[in-house]
Amino acid sequence: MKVSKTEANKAIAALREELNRHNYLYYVLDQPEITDAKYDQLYGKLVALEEQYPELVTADSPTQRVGGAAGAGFQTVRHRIPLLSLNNAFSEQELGEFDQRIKRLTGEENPAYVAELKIDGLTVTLTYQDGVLTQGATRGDGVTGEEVTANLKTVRTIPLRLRGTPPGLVIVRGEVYMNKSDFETLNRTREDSGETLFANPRNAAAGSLRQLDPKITAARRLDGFFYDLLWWEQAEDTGPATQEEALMQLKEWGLKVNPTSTLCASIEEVITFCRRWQGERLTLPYEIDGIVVKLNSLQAQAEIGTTAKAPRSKIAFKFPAQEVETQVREIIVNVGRTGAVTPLALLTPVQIGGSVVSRATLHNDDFIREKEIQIGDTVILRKAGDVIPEIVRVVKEKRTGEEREFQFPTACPVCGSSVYRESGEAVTRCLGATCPAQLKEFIIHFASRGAMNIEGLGPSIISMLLTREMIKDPADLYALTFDQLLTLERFGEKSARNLLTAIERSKATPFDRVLFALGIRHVGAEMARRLATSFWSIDQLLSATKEEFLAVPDIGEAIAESVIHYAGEEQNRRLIHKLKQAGLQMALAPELQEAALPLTGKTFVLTGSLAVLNRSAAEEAIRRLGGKPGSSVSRHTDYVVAGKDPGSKYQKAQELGVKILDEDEFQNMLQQAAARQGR
Ligand code: 0OW
Repeated sequence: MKVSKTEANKAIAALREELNRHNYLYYVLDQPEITDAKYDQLYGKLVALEEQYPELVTADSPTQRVGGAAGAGFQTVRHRIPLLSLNNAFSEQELGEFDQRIKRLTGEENPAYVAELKIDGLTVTLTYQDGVLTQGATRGDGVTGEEVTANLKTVRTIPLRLRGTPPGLVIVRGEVYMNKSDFETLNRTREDSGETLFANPRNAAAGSLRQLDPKITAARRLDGFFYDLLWWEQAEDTGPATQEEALMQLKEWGLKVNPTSTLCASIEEVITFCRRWQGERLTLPYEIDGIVVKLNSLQAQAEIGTTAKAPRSKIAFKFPAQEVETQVREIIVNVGRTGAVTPLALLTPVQIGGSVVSRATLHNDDFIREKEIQIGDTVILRKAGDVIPEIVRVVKEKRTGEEREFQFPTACPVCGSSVYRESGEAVTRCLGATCPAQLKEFIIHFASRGAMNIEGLGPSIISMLLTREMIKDPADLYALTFDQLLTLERFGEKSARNLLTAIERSKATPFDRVLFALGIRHVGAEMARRLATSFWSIDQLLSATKEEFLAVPDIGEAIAESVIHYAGEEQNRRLIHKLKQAGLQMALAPELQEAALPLTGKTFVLTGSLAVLNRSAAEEAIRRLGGKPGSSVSRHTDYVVAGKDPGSKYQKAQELGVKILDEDEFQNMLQQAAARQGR
C-alpha cells in the first residue's frame, strides 16, 4: 500500500532504529529479544518502504549490509595515524623485563596493565562520522591499507551506526577473524569443490575480507573484536583515561569487545592471565596466538611514546608454537586427480594442538631430501596456528641405524606409467592418461558437491564401480541400470533407486558446475563461473580462439592454453559428446545470466545527436546488453558516445582520458555484443 513520503520517512527511521537494535542484541550481545520470524517481518517492511522511496535509504540502514556488485579492485587509503604493530615477548622473563622498562620510563612503581587475548585474525580500522560507519580499511603496511568498507559492512557484529551519542569523528581498530568451526566448514566446502584449502582461520579471514564481491564475504561468517580507540573528536579530557575505560567506551558504542580482557594490578597478574589462557585457548571458538599486554594509563602510554615500529607501552606475549616428537612409520605416495604424486609420512599417532595427527604431507621429493627424512626416523612435528601440521626436522640423535632411505617411485604405483617431473617444478606427475588413480579421483571430483553434486556417490561406491569396470568414465554413470547397482555390496532396492535418481537429477546441473566437474587444469569453481558467463555454452567454449579467451577480463595465457589444450584432446571431446548424449543440459545458471551480458559493468555517456538511434533507443540498447547509461562523465565512465555537435561532455572525456566512440564505433560495439549474446 502506498504511504505518503513523510509517513514513510517516520516509519523507515523507526524500523531502522529497531532493526539495528535487534542486530546488536542478536549478534553483539547474543541476547535476542525477538524471534527471527519477527525480525524478518520488520526487515521486510523496511525493504518495501525503501523500495517505494529509494531516496530515503541511508548508509546505516540494515538493508545496506550486503553491498552492490563486485568491484574491480580496492582503493588504497592512507591511515590518519600509522597503525603500529607490536614488539614480542617469548617468555615470562621477557615480560618481567618489559615491566622493568615501563617502571623506569614512567617512574611508576606499580604500573597497572590490561591483558587481552591476541586474536589471530587481521587488523582493520573503522571510521564513523556522526555515528555512521563511513569507511573500513585493512592495516596494509600500517601507513596505507585497502578500503574494504563494503566487505566489513557484511560482518554482522560491526554496527553500521554507533549506539549512544558518539562524537562527530571516531576511528577504532580491531581484529577481524573467523571461528574455527566456520573455518573447518569453509575448507570442507572448498575441498568438495576442488578449490585450494586455507591453511588456517587467519588466512581464511584475510582471503574472505579481500574478496572483490561483498556477497562472497557475506557468506563467509566473519566476526570481529575491537580493542583500540585510535581517534575521537571531542573536547579535551572527556575521553577515556585508561585502556580499560577505552574498552568500556567501545562496548558502549555497540562494538564487540573481547569479554576476557582483564585489568592487572601487576606483571605477576599478567603472567597468571597468560598461563591461564595458554592452557585454555583450545576451549575458545577462535584462534589466539598470544596475549597483548598494555599499560593501562593512556597518558603514560603517550608519554613514553613509540619506536618506529611499535608502542613502548605494549607488548605481545607469544605462546610457544606447539611441537611434538613422533616417528615416521612409513612413507607412501598419493596420486591425485591431476596425476600429482605426493609423498605422505604415516606417523605414530600423536596429540598436537587439540587434535590427533597420524599423517603429514612431505610435499615433494625436494622436501624429503632437504630434511633428510628417512623411514623410521624420529621427527619434530609443529603446529603454529596453522591447522596443517608440518615436519620441522629429524631428531638425528635418535637414529638407530634401522632407518631406510625413501625411494621416490619412477613409475606410478597405481598404473605403472612413468612419472615425470617437469624441470624447475617440484611436483612429480603420473603421465598415464587412463591411470585408475587419476580416473578414480576424477570421478570423485566429478560427482562432488561443488561439481555435479550426485548425492550418495562417494569414493567407496566409485571404487566399486571402477573395479567391476561398470564405468570407465563419468559419462558411464548415466548408463548405470537398477539391476547393475543391485549387484553392489550393501546396495538394496532403496539405495539403488536413490542413486539412480541422484544421477538423473544431476543432468540439470548448470553449465559452470559441469565445466568445473570436467577438472580442466587451472579451472576451479570461480574460473568456471567466469568462463561460463563469457562463453555461454560448452561448444562455444571448446571452439574459442586464444584471442577470444584473452579478451575476457581476468583470463590469462595459462587458462587459455589449458582450455585449448583440453579441447584439443580427442578423449575429452568424446567424453563431452557422451555427456551430452546422456542428456546433460549444461544450461547457464540463471544467476549467471545477468552477469553474462556482454556489456555488464560498462558505463556509457551519450552526447550530441545520434543519427541511427535516438537517445532513448540507444540507452535501451545499452541496457539490454547489460551496460549502464550515465548522465555525467567521470573517471569511472567507460565510454563516451559522441554524435553530431557533441557537448561539453566530449571535452570532459578528453580531459579524463575516457574512451570516445563515434556513432559507427558505437553501432559496431552494439552489433558485436548482440552477436555474442545471441550465441
Ligand atoms: N590481535 C589482537 C590485538 C589486540 C594494538 C594497538 C597498538 C599496537 C597493538 O587481538 N588485542 N591489541 C592490539 O593492540 N593489537 C592486536 O593485534 C595486533 C595488530 C597487529 C599485530 C597484532 O596482531
